[in-house]
Parts: sequence; structure tokens; C-alpha cells
Amino acid sequence: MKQFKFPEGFLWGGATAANQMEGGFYEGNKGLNIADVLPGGKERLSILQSPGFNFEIDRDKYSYPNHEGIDFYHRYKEDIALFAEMGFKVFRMSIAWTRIFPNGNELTANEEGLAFYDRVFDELHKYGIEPVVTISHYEMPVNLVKEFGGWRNREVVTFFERYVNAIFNRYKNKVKYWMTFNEINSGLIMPIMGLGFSIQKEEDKYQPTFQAFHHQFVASSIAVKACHEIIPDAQIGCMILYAPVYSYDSNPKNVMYALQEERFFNYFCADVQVRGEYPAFINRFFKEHNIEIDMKDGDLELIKEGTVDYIGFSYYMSRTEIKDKSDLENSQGNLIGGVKNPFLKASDWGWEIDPEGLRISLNQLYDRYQVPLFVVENGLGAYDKVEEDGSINDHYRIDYLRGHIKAMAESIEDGVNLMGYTSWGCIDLVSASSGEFSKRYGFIYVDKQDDGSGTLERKKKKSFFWYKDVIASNGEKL
Ligand code: BGP
Repeated sequence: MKQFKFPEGFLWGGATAANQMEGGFYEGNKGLNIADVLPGGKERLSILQSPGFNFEIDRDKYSYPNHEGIDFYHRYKEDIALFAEMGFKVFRMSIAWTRIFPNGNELTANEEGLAFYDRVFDELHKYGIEPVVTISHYEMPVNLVKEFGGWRNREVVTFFERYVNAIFNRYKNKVKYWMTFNEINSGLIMPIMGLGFSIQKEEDKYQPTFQAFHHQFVASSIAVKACHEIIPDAQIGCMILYAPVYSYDSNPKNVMYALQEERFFNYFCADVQVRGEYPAFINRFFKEHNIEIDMKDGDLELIKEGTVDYIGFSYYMSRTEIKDKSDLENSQGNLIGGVKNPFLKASDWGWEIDPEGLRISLNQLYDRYQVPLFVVENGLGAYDKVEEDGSINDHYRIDYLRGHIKAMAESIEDGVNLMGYTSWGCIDLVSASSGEFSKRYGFIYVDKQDDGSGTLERKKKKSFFWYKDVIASNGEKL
């Protein structure tokens, strides 16, 4: 049996986001964010995919699972103790912008919100766990959406700058790993979550989408520069949703099509944030769609100066493309599109399981950018069953993770510089795309059901003990 080796100091851990776990949505002077007004269940997915959402809470019509999350806001000590028991070196979490600036445009930060994260970081450090913090994870203040139109408005850059300065100054001695925007390129498929606005039905989507991206790129560079200045020993990365694109067959037309989709979806944002330049290929797209980006003098220089230190990315699946899809079945459930890959099996939500694709992704990203990589999300959303004796035998999750961890080890042997691995939803939480609790990713089960019932009790799954051994053996015991 092959022994897998990971470098000394490899950053093993788990990943979460504030809006999907904290709950306490109105406590500590917190304001409403986008996730707070998204209903759970089937409605959410259709809202994310279609234009015209108005960001109003309709309490009579929908349920809002993110309001309670898994109550990490009150139970963080218990949860962090469990992460420590697994041996986490790092814990990826996000700061809810609305805890710090409830409406996004206040002049001073909210002390209660700042103090909450002080307590969380202190608790992590008590066990020697380093926080990895996403600055913005689908959590824009609703006020900025309604009053300013989200990232399409340049003023939001100023509000974001105020927010990042507040958190860098406050946590400069507590947080050394940062990331700017979660899955920034997801704005191409889910502008509501990624870019903070809903396209109106009659509106052309490209102009506002790419204008909003430009503002995010400027904001990202401002954050990178501020971070380097305020916390010189910190590292700050971008975060992209990466799904390698395969051509369905060897027809050169399809190969070219797959390449175009790959560049457009996987590389457009990373090219700007890592290389500090808009890539050449996007110009043709802009021209063909009459897109003209409104830029201020100095924006391009700023983007060049504010390049990130590493690439954080999520990897769940690959995508298979063909120019003419008419005769083929779509890969169901996969928000990023594509057709069914005959070589792959899929999860219960139709996400195709492809560990080799992670090795391909790591190699492709490293070949292109030559900066350290960090797999900050990966995992299997699955239905879990609690047995009568209380045990949860999630062997399917172990199989999934084992395959992906092996793929990382292979890519390290290939020469890739990989910093660490934080598997997604290390504790069960609310699903981002569907708002469900039943789509579980965790090593730790949380008794919370789709109808909102449950005691919130935490239980260790089989994978909890397995991951503990993986970390203790630095990846040798898989
Ligand atoms: C990523 C998001 C996460 C997360 C994960 C799993 O896109 O960054 O927030 O939730 O996917 O997706 P889902 O919860 O929809 O299964």
C-alpha cells in the first residue's frame, strides 16, 4: 500500500461560514444580510437561478433557516472543543459583515460584533487552532443591496474598505490567514449571493455583472494592501469556485468550447486577483456583449499592486461540456452546468464525484499561477442516519474524503505547493444553495431538521474519529 506524505505544518482543518452556522441573526446589534432574507428549500434554488428577487422578508410565506443556523453564536465553545479534539490546526470561518457594520454604511463599527469574534478567536487560540477568515461569504448587508444596489455601486467599495480596516486593526494579533470574497466567480451564476443584487427581468445581465466584478476586484486589492500594511506577517488569498472543465469528446470544436468555459468561469477572477490584470480572452467577450467597464483613474494600477498571496479554492466536482448539448442529459443539480459524465457517479444532489479532478485542478492552478494553493472547501453533502444506539456510520463521506486527500497527496508529489485542507461544513450547517439542514457535510452531526425542529445536540459521526487519525498521522493513515 502506498504511503502518502504531507509536508510538515500542513494546515488540516474544517470550513464554515457565519451565515450558515451562527444563528443569533438579530443579536448583538447585528443587521440583516442577504442570507437572512433567503428562504430555505426549493424556493431558494429557483430564486438563486432566476432574476427579479426583491430581498424582502416574507415571514408568512417562507422559513429562514439561516436565522438560527446551528446556534454557533451561543455554542461556539462546545464546537471549538470538538474541533480541537479532532486535532484541527486551522478553522475556516467568516466574519459576518453585518455584525461589524449592521447596515454596511455606518461610520463606526459595532463593538458587540467585534467582541464576539474576539471571543471566538481567543477560544480557538486556547487550543492552538489558527483561524482562517473569509471577509465576505455571501453575507452582504441587505441595506447595501436595497439602498445602493450591491456591488454594482462604486460607493460599496468605500464601505467595504471601512469594514476591512476595522477588522484588520482589531484582529491584527489574532488572525494571520485571510481571504477576500468567497467563491468570487460564483457571481457569474448566482449574482444574488456573490454580487449582492438581483438582475431585473427586463435587464441585460452582463453589463451590471461585470461592473460589479470590477468593484469587487478594486475592493479586493484595497483589502490586500491594507492587510499587508496593518498585519505584515499575515497572508491574504482570493477564493474561487473551481471545477475543471472536460471536453465531452475529442472533437476539436468541443475541446475549444470546454477551454472557453474553463477560462471564463475558473480563471477570469483569479487572473485579475493573482496576476493583477484583466486577461486577454475577456476583451473579446466584452466586445461581443457591448460591455464597457466604468473605471476610475488608477484602478488598474491598484489591481496590479493588490495581488493576493495564495489561492484558496473550493472543489466539489468537475464539469463536462459539449457545444451542442441537445442530445445529452444535463448533470442535474450541478449549478455550474455541464452534461452527465459517463465515468462518474453523483451525490444525492447530483454533484458528480471526481477525486482525480482535484489532482487535475491543483496541477492546472499551480501551472498557471505558481502561488501557494489552499483547498478551503471540499466535501460530500449527504443524508445521514442516526442509528438507534446514536451512532452515525457515514462511511460514504469517509470514502469521498479519502479519495480527495489521496489526490492532494499525489499533486504534492507532482510538485504543487499546497498549504492546507479545510473540508467543508466540518460541523453540519445550513446548505448555501438549498437552505436545507438535511444536506449534511459534517464530522459532527447537529440535531436540526429541515422543518426547524431538533435539539441542536452535537454527535460525533464515524468520520469524526477517522479524520482525527488522518490529522494525527499527517495524512499517512487514510
Ligand atoms: C460553496 C459555498 C459554501 C457551501 C458549499 C456547499 O459553494 O462556499 O457556502 O455551502 O458550497 O454547498 P451547498 O451548501 O449548497 O451544498
